[in-house]
Amino acid sequence: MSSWFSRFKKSSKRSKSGKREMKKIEGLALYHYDACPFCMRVRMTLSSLAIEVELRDTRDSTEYAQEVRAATGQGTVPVLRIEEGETVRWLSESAEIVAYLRQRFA
Ligand SMILES: N[C@@H](CCC(=O)N[C@@H](CS)C(=O)NCC(=O)O)C(=O)O
Repeated sequence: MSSWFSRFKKSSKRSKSGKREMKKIEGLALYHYDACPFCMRVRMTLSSLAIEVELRDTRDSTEYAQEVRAATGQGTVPVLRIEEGETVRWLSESAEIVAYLRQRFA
């Protein structure tokens, strides 16, 4: 079975300069903060899939923290905001967020 690292290396495209090419995904925003281990797990998943989403730090912004509370009824992160056409949906469990990202982008 291949290791996490070899799968990570295979999954990431590189430019001629050797830099990893990250694809910016519109319509997704991750509410998080740096020191949160559950958030770290989601950010590592983004990195392994070579994608970038808008990051909204709830420790830096009371507005973002309030958006999380209003949307989920609780104050925990990570939370992923997903725009689907006219509608918006929120995922507020790290395991669900990771599963969603893998299913959509792996
Ligand atoms: N079951 C949740 C747990 C999330 C969680 O406990 N997050 C912590 C930070 S790691 C949190 O937001 N705590 C409240 C706070 O820091 O204000 C998940 O896996 O996403």
